[in-house]
Amino acid sequence: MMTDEKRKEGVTRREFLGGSTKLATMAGLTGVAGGLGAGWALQPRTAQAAEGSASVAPGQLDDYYGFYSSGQTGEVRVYGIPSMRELVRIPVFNRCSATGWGSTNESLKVLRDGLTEDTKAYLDAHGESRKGVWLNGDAHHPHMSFTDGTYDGRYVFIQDKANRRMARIRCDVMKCDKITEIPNATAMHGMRPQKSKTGYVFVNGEHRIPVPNDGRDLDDPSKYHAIFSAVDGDTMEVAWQVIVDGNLDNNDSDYQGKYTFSTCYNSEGGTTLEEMTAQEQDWVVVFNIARIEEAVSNGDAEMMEGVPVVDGRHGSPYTVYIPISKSPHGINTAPDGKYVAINGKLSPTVSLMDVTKLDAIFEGNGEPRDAIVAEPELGLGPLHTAFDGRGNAYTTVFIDSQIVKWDMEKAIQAFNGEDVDPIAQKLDVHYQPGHNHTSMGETKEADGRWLVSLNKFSKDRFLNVGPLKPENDQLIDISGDEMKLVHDGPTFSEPHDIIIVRPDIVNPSRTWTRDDPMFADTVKMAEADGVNLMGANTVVRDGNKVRVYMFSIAPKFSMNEFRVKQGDEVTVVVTNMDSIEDLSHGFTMENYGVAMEVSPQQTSSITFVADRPGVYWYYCQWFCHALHMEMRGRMLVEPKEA
Ligand code: K7E
Ligand code: CUA
Repeated sequence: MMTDEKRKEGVTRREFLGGSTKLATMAGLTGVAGGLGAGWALQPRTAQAAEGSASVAPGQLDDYYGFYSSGQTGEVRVYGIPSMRELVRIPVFNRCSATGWGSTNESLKVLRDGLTEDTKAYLDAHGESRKGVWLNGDAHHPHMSFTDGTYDGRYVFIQDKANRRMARIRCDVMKCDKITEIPNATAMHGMRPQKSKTGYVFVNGEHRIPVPNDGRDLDDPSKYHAIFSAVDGDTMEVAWQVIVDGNLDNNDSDYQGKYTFSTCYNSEGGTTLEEMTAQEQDWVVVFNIARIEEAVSNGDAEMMEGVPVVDGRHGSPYTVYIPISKSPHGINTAPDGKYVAINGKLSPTVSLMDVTKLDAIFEGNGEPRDAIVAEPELGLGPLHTAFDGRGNAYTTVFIDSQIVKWDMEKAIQAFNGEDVDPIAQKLDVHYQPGHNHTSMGETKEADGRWLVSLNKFSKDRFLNVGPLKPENDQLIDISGDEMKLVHDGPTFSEPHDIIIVRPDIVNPSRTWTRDDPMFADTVKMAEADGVNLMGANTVVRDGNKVRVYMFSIAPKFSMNEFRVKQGDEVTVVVTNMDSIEDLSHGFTMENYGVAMEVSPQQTSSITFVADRPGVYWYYCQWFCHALHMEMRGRMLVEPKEA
């Protein structure tokens, strides 16, 4: 039933949306930007209304943001939970045709600035078509910055396993603003921010390589290393690194700011599958943050590629190695701030670590295994564990295709010899789950309402789309005693992980602001040319470099045509002077591979060489107005004199 309030909100929004076209038309005809900046006021459903129901009616907003990774697609996706509706995609390590990520000058700066000199030189020599940047990535683990044990809505971080990078997304505009290549290490895999305060973002270099990797020791894997990195979340610079034994897989941190920990497989140091899985035991390596910081500030670290590196292999004061049965994978800190679940993968067990026992172990009182306080057997292939804040853990078991709900206190009692069964329920999922995640589940504000299981295979669950099938992300209601499967959600390759965040924490901007750092360089370039971007309609020639400054107000570009000479290097700068929410424009130059997004109050720029003579239409590719098709102009390229 619709309440009066809801009805009023609906009408307000409808009028608002209808009005935007009218206003925009007027603005376009008179040259005055529309001044409506205020948003509509639809509210998320109340917790009460949502209890046990995944249905979000048309016009209703979701209760949570879901930030999904996308694996080898290289982007981050934002979903509404519980509707599982995809809301937006944030290109990061990929190229995006819609927004121009990977083509615009603003995005190329983000993609290039944080690369090592070595990689830049390689890309410049061999990556012409890529404009000196990588255009693929493998993004597994999206995690938000924390303050005091919960999300703070500033940033989402994401790693790239393919080209050893870390990226940061600004949550106010939902765009990537920094990418850093991690030197010395390779294959950035497990990644999580510090929970007490981010702070550091810790990232695991999974594969072992010679350091430096310059052609030495090719045939001597005993000299290869895996390296753990602490990246400063504010500067996105690598603060320090630690050399470890084994292959670093996943990681997580405590709530106290003292320790961070990574699962390791391949304690054997092998290079083939058989060698890597020979032994029964691998380990979790625990890093003592204060001791490492002290070593770095005392100058006890070796500088490698400009980064202080300490040796944290067996026997070092910086690390403790806790033996865990073979090839542990996911590691997840519970919202209670005390327990950490270490998922067995090739062992059917999850080992529960008590972080309060770590101080004594580092001081030499007791054995590393003393930190393990429970080890329930859950099923075949435990990969990742999530929490509801009520003492229950939810573990994905890959081979059994199930989520296992278990009680942590009961698991401890059973470990101590009591006759209790910690397993509360096993729920079939479809099929082969990797990560799962609960609403606010990796924070101290875990609220135990929803669980999303990211299943690697969908098999028969959807219409057949050929050999490459979607994955299946299933929504599970965990608010009651029993888990209930309520929704199947197909996704394209390959979300590994997700975080589920309350919307009051995220609260993004509705339009850009003119002083945004994302296009500050472009504003500076315009200033140097004596151009005010708001109202720009100017072509500046500087030798064979031509800078074209225009603005857009629906349904027009300020410039109907511009003229260049064949071979000119052309930079087009478009400023969207519309300030009405949702009134994005685009700029596409046909037959030049040029396209970019220009959202309200944004400036975007793109550079290309106009080496094909003739008439080339540029047009707005974002449907913005009834006269959208007419929103275009001509680039006239004069042929070179013979
Ligand atoms: Cu299990 Cu890369 Cu997080 Cu995938 S990792 S599932
Ligand atoms: Cu502007 Cu379409």
